[in-house]
Amino acid sequence: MLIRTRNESDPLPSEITPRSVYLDRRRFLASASAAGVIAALGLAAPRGAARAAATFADIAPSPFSTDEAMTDYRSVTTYNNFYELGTDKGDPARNAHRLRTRPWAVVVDGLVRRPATIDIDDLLRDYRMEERIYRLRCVEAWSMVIPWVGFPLAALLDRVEPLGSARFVAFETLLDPEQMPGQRLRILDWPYVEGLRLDEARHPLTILAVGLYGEVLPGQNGAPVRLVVPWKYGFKSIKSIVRISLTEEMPPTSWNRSAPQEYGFYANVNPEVDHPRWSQRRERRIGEFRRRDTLMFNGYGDAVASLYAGMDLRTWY
Ligand SMILES: Nc1nc2c(c(=O)[nH]1)N[C@H]1C(S)=C(S)[C@@H](COP(=O)(O)O)O[C@H]1N2
Ligand SMILES: [Mo]
Repeated sequence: MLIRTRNESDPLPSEITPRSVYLDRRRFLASASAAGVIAALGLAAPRGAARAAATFADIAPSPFSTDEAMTDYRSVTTYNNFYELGTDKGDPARNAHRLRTRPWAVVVDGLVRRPATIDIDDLLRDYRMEERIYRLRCVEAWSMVIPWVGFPLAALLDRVEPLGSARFVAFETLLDPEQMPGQRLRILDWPYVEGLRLDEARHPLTILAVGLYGEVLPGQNGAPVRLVVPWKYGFKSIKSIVRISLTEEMPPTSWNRSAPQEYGFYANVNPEVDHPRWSQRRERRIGEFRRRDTLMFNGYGDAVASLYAGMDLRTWY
């Protein structure tokens, strides 16, 4: 969330992967049974890609997807915000090798009938994965279009059976300064925490992502499991989640706690409400030169505006 006047690492438009190229490549990966074939053809550029392709190549695109041009894989995985792995956009990719994503468990507890500790590999086995191509719009006025692999958070919430008293969902990132050197600095109160109202968490657009571009989620993007809420600013999409707790009270969120006048609990993308230090009216899609107008709810208004009926979105920013 640091302010920068210029980003040397901003990718160039020439690096954009046309959607058709990705789809052709994905079709090929789906049909190629031997990982060796993929590697031999040099398609498995990111490490672990061959194994990942075997995991996610056959999933169906979701009807919730946008059909906009996707941001190229390299930008999605080298231009990141993940302060536990460094505050420069390129740091998370450089430091992601420190993150150990196995074994990994997610605790789901709080106001639920059946609290559970779920191993990440059971999570991958037990839920039906879909590809959702979503826009991610960050508060720093840049955006990307990313083909996520994931499943609705609602499916996991159903499994633990929230009690009638549950009104919010609190999320927590791993706390381990050995793996996450940024946690040795007091940039934020660690661990990183986030929250959603229960109806937002149950909305069909809200997913837990475990992959992108048909591959296992890279560490810098929040491996092994992160939240994606496409109508909210990117900082709501908490990475490397270890705990999901149902609560009655509105939970604290990292950015709201550190700068409450700048970052509210809701953080719905809203071109009408400026960040105190800059406008939120326009954004730069990574890979494009000309800025575009930012859309209310990041363009997902038809699906989510009713969640906020009667609320003053200037007060509840
Ligand atoms: N644990 C954790 N989650 C986090 C962050 C972080 O610093 N730590 N940064 C947030 C911010 S500010 C943004 S814009 C998005 C960026 O996601 P991406 O790097 O996959 O594009 O992650 C969000 N999730
Ligand atoms: Mo952000």
